[in-house]
Amino acid sequence: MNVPQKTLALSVIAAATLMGCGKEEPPPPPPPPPPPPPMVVKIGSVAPLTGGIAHLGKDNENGARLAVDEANAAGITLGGKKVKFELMSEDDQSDPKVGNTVAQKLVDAKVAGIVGHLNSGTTIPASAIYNQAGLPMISGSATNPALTEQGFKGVFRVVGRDDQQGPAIASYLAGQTKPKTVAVIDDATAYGEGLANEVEKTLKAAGIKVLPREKGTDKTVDWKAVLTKIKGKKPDAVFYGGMDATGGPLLKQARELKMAAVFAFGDGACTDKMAELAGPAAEGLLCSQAGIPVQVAGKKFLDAYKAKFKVDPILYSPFTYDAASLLINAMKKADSPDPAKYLPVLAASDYTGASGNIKFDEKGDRKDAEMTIFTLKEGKIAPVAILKNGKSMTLDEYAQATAPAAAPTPAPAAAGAAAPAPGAAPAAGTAAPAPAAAPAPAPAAPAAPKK
Ligand code: ABU
Repeated sequence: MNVPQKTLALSVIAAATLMGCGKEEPPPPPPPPPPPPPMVVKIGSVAPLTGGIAHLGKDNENGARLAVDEANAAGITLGGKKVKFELMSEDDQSDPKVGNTVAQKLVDAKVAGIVGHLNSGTTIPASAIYNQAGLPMISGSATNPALTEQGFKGVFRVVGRDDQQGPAIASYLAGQTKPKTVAVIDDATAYGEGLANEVEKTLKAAGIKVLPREKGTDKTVDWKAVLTKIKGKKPDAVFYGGMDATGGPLLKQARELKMAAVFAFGDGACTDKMAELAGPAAEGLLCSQAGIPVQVAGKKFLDAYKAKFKVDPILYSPFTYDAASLLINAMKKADSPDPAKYLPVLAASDYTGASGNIKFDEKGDRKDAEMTIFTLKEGKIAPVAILKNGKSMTLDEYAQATAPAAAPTPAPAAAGAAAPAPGAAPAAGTAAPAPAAAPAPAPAAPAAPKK
């Protein structure tokens, strides 16, 4: 063995000896502790998910769900804790009794806030339950003025009111079709009856004769007796306060009875579903919505909605998306899901969402809410006038005025083009004068809850 070989051998022996003497490698560091579970913050969503207007309820639920899922994807912390928002969706079946039951269920589940309900008839009584529990609620669709006339600090809506919508559709009907006599029918719900009252008031103020009120219910699909009665009085126009599930059959049966009157509806029956239910009889109907048309909702919302749910929004999902986003945004700003902490922030919101800029007045109503008038053309409702602050705009004018916050989707059906109503030829940008933006004095809250 030469000298280098000897040196190497000695080194190996020395190393082995040292190891054998118990000098060990330091142990690997322990794995980091798992992250604490996220704080779960529940948000309630309530709408009819079964029954004749389940399609509208699902649309409302989808809007809220999209906002919650986007917030979770963004990763939000409140009070230093990572948060997971959970949407607790309940079906109130459009029934005030069921609405109250699910409202209490949401309170008991300790939701932090509520998006809903859809119907005024369920929202108004349920709002008392949320108010008692100190929980903020925002409806994306309930339009009866009584909702925000109760003095409840936590009650908001992101659509307009029927004392704005009623004058808007009645003025348009009067200005465009110049009726001498109008029949008014309602479905005996808080919404349908309340809106019909507002329409009747405006028509009478314009010197138009209004026939004695006819009524159905929110389940009526056979209108032949009512229609036969009013046909004999030869009205030039008929206004119906109710939803599309009952309004579609009403219109279909009217045309089957060879009634030529112009038919006009409020937001609950201002959907493409009218063409599905009434067929060609739906062509030319007039209707209103208590907000911007879906075509000019934010593009980010429209794209995300279509990608997630594989269908287009129907009516008020941009508004329920905004309602859920408003709740989450207020929690973020207050750094807390505690309603007592985030409610004052919510009330002071100045938030631009899918349905435009949202601020609330002292009652919880949306300031400067838009109203949109539509006519139905080739099976689709098409906006003919957007009314805001006493001005009337076409869809294109509105999109330009609000860009980029509410950029229009490409080539919406009949964008900016007016579709004629039977017996009338409303032109784009030539809508009847918009009603005053300020709501008329609100009626007293209904004595007993109506559907
Ligand atoms: N605004 C139309 C449908 C909802 C409601 O009952 O108010």
